Amino acid sequence: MVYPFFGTGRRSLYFPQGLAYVAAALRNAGHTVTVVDMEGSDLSVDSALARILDSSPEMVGFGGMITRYKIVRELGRKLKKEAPGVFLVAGNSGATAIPELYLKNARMDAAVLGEGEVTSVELADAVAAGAEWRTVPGIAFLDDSGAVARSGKRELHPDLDSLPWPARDLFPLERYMTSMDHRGRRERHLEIVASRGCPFGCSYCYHIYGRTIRRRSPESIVAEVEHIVKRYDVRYTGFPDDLFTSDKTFVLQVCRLLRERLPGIRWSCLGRASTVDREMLSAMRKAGCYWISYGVESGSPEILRRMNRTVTPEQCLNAIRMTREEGISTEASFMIGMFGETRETVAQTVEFCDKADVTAPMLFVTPYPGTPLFLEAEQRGLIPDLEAYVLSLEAADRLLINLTDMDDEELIRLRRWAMGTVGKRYLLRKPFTRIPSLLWKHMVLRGLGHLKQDAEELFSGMGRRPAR
Ligand code: B12
Ligand code: SF4
Repeated sequence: MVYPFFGTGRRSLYFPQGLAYVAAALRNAGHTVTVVDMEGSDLSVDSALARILDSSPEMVGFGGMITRYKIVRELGRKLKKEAPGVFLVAGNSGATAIPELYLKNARMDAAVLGEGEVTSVELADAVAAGAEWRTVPGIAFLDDSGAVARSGKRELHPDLDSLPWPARDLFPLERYMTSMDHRGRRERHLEIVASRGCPFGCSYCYHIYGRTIRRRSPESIVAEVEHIVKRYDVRYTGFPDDLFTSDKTFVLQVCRLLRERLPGIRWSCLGRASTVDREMLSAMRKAGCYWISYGVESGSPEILRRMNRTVTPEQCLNAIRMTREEGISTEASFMIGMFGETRETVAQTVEFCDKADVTAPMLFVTPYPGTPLFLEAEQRGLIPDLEAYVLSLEAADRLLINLTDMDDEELIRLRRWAMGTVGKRYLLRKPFTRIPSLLWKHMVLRGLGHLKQDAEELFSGMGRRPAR
C-alpha cells in the first residue's frame, strides 16, 4: 500500500485513514500487507520505488486524493517497467472520479471505485489465486479494446461497526501524531472516522460515499477513541466526517459516552450551520469539543444558491455566534470565484466576515472531478485537457479556472483585496491579542522564511476594493 507524497516544506501531516482502513481489511483477510508511506517517511519517488520492489509484492495499491495523482502516475509507469507482472491498483476519490487517467496514463490495472474495504479484499483474493478479477464488483479496468469498462455495482457496506479499525501500526504513526495539528499546536493527535456520507448536494463537493449517511454506533466510536488514547497516548482527536453533526440524537449519544469514559479528551469536527443547535453545541462542549470549522463559503445568498448550499448567510452567522457562546472556538471557510461571482457578491462575503468576526484564507472555487461543478465547467469547455488540469490541482490557492465574467487579473486582485480587508479588520478588532497570535501561528506553520512574503501579500490586499 503506497501513500503518495504531496509536497515539501509543510509541517502538518494528515493520517491517511482510507488507506489504513483498506490495509486493515486486507490484513484481516489473511494477506500480508506492507506500507510505503512517502508522506510519513519523507520518501522520494526513487526510494519509494526501491522499498516497493524490496517487498516483492504481488499487488501494489495506491491511495491519496486527487492532488497526489502526479506521484501515482510516476510510480505506476516506473513499476510497469521494473516489475511488469505486479498488479497495480489505485483507490480514493481521484481514482473513483476519473478512473480513465489512472488506468491509461498511470498504468494501473484496476481502479477501485468508492468504498474500498470489501472490493480490495475480493480483488486481492482473485489476483492471488490467479482467478478472473474483472468480475469483482466495484472496479474499473481497460477492456481488450483499451476502453474503460466497469464491473458491477458495489453496494455500500451496511455495517460500519463490523469493519476492522485502521491498521495504524503499519504507518509511521508517531510522525503523524506529533506533527502540527490544525490549530498549529503539537498536542498528540489522531482522528477517527465516525460516519460516512452526506445527504446534501453542494455543487463543489465530491460524494465518494454517496448521499446516504451511515453512522457507526456511538459505542464503537468511543471505544476506538479510548483505544487510541490508551495505546498511543493521544490527547486531541477529531472527526473528519463529511457531516459529523448530521443527527442530534447520534451526537448527543457520542457526547454522553465521551463524557463518561474520556472526561479529559478534547476534539474537533467540521460543522454545517443548518444542522447544529444550542443543545447539541452545549453537549459537545461539555464532552470536550474545542473547535468547529463551518463551511460558509460565501456571504452572498445568490452565490450560496448557485452552489446549492441550502443554507443562508443568516443561518451561518447564527451558528457561529451560538458556537462561540457555548465556548467552542470556530473557524469558517470561504471560496471566491463561483459562476456568477461579482465584486458585489465578494463584498457581501467580506461583510459577512466582519459580522461574524472571523478571518480565513479564501480559496478559489475549483471544480474537482466528479462534482456537479466540474461537469458544468467541462460542458462549458473550460477543461480542454483533463490530465493537464488534474496535474495542476493543488490546494485551490491558485486560480486554475476562471468561472466568473471577470478577467483573471481582476478576480485575483479581488480575492487579495477580500482576504487583506477581512484579515486587517479582524486583527484590528483585538490588536493586542490577535496580532501576536497570528505572527506566532504563521511562524510555526509556514516558517520564518515565509513571514515577509505573507505580510506583503496581506498588506498589498488592504487597500480599496479594486476598480473594474
Ligand atoms: C480529511 C480530509 C482532508 C485532510 C487530509 C486527509 C488525507 N490524509 O489525505 C486535509 C484537510 C489535509 C484535506 C485537504 C484537501 N482536501 Co480533503 N478531505 C478530507 C475528507 C473530509 C475525509 C477523508 C477521509 O479520511 N475519509 C475517510 C476514509 C475512510 O475514506 P477515504 O479516504 O475516501 O477512503 C476510502 C476509499 O476512498 C477507498 N480508498 C482510499 N484509498 C484507497 C487505496 C486503495 C489501494 C484502495 C483499493 C481503496 C482506497 O477505500 C477507503 C475506505 O473505504 C474528505 C471527504 C470524505 N468524506 O472523504 C475530503 C476530500 C477527500 N478532500 C477533497 C479536497 C478537494 C481536498 C483539497 C484539495 C481541498 C483544498 N482545496 O485544499 C485538499 C488537498 C490537500 C492535499 N494535500 O492533497 C475532496 C476530493 C475531491 C476529489 N474529487 O478528489 C474530498 C472528497 C472533499 C469533498 N467532499 O469534495 N482533506
Ligand atoms: S460541502 Fe459539506 S454539506 Fe455540502 S455536500 Fe459536501 S459534505 Fe455535505
